Amino acid sequence: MKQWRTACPLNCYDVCGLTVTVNQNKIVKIEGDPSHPITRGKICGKGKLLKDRLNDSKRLLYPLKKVDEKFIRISWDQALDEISQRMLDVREKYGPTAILHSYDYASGGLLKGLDQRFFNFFGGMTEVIGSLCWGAGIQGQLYDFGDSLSHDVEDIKNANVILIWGRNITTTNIHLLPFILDAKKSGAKLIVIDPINTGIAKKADLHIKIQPGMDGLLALVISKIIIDNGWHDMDFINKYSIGFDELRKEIGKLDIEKISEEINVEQKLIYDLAYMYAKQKPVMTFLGLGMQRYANGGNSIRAIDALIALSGNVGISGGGVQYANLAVGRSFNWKELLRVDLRKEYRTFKRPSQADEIINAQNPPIKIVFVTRSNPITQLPNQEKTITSFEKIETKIVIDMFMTDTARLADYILPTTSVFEEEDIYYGSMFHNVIRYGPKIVEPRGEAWSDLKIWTELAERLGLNGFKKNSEEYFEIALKPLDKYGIDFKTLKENGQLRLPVPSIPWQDKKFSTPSQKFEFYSERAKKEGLPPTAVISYPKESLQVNPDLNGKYPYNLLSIHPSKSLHSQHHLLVRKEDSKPWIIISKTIATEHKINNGDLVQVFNERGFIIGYAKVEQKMNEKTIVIEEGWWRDSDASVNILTSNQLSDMGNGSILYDCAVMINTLPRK
Ligand SMILES: Nc1nc2c(c(=O)[nH]1)N[C@H]1C(S)=C(S)[C@@H](COP(=O)(O)OP(=O)(O)OC[C@H]3O[C@@H](n4cnc5c(=O)[nH]c(N)nc54)[C@H](O)[C@@H]3O)O[C@H]1N2
Ligand SMILES: Nc1nc2c(c(=O)[nH]1)N[C@H]1C(S)=C(S)[C@@H](COP(=O)(O)OP(=O)(O)OC[C@H]3O[C@@H](n4cnc5c(=O)[nH]c(N)nc54)[C@H](O)[C@@H]3O)O[C@H]1N2
Ligand code: SF4
Ligand SMILES: [Mo]
Repeated sequence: MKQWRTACPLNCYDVCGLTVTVNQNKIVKIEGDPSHPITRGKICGKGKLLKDRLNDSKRLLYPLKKVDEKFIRISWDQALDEISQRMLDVREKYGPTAILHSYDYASGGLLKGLDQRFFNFFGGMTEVIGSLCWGAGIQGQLYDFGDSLSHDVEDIKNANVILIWGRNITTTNIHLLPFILDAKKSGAKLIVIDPINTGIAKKADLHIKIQPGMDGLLALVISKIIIDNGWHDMDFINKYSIGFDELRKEIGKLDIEKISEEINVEQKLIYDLAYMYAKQKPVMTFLGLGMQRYANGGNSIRAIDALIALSGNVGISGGGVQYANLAVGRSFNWKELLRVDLRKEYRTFKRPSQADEIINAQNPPIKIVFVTRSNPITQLPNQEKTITSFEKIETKIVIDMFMTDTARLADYILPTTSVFEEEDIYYGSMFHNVIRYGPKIVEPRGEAWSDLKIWTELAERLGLNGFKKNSEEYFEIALKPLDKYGIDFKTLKENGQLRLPVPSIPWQDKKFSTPSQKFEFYSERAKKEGLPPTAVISYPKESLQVNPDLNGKYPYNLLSIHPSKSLHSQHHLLVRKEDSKPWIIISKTIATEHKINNGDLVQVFNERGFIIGYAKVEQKMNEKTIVIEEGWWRDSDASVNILTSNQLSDMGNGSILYDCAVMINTLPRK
């Protein structure tokens, strides 16, 4: 028996420290590593299932090629010879941008990002930009602060009030919970703003069941009450911000009574929130990502940032707005790792709307797609369109471990290793600043190769001189900028983990990274990019206010939230029985209106399609909301992205996955 320290690679806030026990080249146990300062020895079921994922009988172990609609096993030589020849032909005839690199961030491993390096050495590609995940909010924070940074988790103990604004902590960010509960025990108040009755809402002193997509309006009306009462922080506003008067003008237009009704928050509660933000400081606000997956999502984040700034909660211990922590990922030397300078031709498609862009692409059309670190058929919005677009591409190459909905469409499937079969450095940019080294612990199963080995072997065949380095060389390059803090690969490997030197209380010196170096209630950059320069009054695209006709037919808002037992689509095969269906959670009002009982088979639909699941009636949630977990594969009849729209959010090329009007009815039981 031997024990190893490593990290969970799943695309999750927490990036837990793991201890892995091995017996005769077989992993027998995965536990939390108590030495991790944030995750402290606890892990979730998804982390424990990494063992089963590695050993699963359905794991892809050999390169596959589709011949006459069937997959046959081929050798790595044949796969790489054929793929590299096809790449050369396409580059010769159409240029490198006829190849689409469609990827996401399924693994927190540093070396996983080198797929981009490969395509840069190749001379370019068409690449997806923007984000299904957090794009609109990131861009909003860039306008306001010039960056997106979070406080050290430990600073939560200095908060007087903790406000969880649309983050499903007990499912998506479980290691934040003990910090919140400790602070609560010491007297901090806990408020949750979320349309649904999440685990953290159940623990809160106050749960506000807001109408989805209306958070920006809530923030603006809270700000109005603060300003009307003269509670705003004039010292911060005068010395460290610009554009307050312009924002105040917009806020002046608000009719509190009307908005209170539209957003489903009583005026008394809006007043209480205003008092709390201004008079019970410091207030520490945690934003989730769900609330910005709307057509007005970036604007919502900007309105919340403005509220936190004008109430004097920015740059103070126990305060701040925690959305992302971009400083973590930026610590590495990506410039030298990726070598963007080598690209000769380059084109971008927006990640959420890539299906439209593939369908419409000319000069050149897309001839080859490489899918890595993602499962776009299941996870991209407007699934039918995604399928149509992929079917149009002559050569589809998917690198994965399982026969996903995307892999099924492929012409070549290249089997990749799982976390414990390769070495890497693991980090995340959503929460804490701890990075971990993960050694290779067991030999890869079958003929699975690490992503890096796949890119390296392909690069050899394509004659991409200079691409090849070994892992250690890459780690050394990556960590070079941290030399001055005494962080290098040797120390990381010896210690197993290190904390990156990122600010523990961002903006404490009130010097912002915006062009004006101030907090920008008014952003000239936003204006130049065709957007309103301040946060404004704005509604979701499929809302009653913007599209009453659509809303008449489809009066409910569908929230396709992240699954509790799976990381998106990744654990589908492991945790869901064949033929099983998800719960579709509906409010009591919807249940009564449509005579739906607990356990009824129901269909949720809109013009894009329908999905099927079992109804679960919930008393304490927003009454016009329906909730389902995303990530179910197509064989379940419940792959929710059949229903979602692939339009873009207001900024940052973000998705509008939750801006989704639907209707529901019951189905006869099979
Ligand atoms: N178990 C598990 N954990 C995960 C993941 C996973 O798939 N499974 N995925 C990881 C990834 S990639 C991400 S991006 C994060 C996401 O982490 P979160 O942001 O916590 O998760 P989401 O499911 O996107 O949505 C969070 C909450 O937003 C609420 N919400 C939706 N719309 C609105 C709104 O308009 N206003 C307000 N106030 N609330 C709203 C939902 O009801 C839900 O409770 O989770 C990470 N962690
Ligand atoms: N309706 C709806 N849709 C959503 C969301 C939502 O809330 N609602 N959330 C969105 C969000 S926040 C995100 S981040 C995206 C996530 O979108 P994806 O990243 O596409 O989702 P995953 O299901 O995690 O799929 C990752 C795939 O990569 C594979 N994989 C894992 N590790 C590796 C590796 O090391 N190398 C390679 N080559 N492959 C690997 C896995 O086996 C899996 O098939 O989904 C988005 N889609
Ligand atoms: S999925 Fe998240 S919480 Fe679970 S073990 Fe991995 S990093 Fe930790
Ligand atoms: Mo995400």
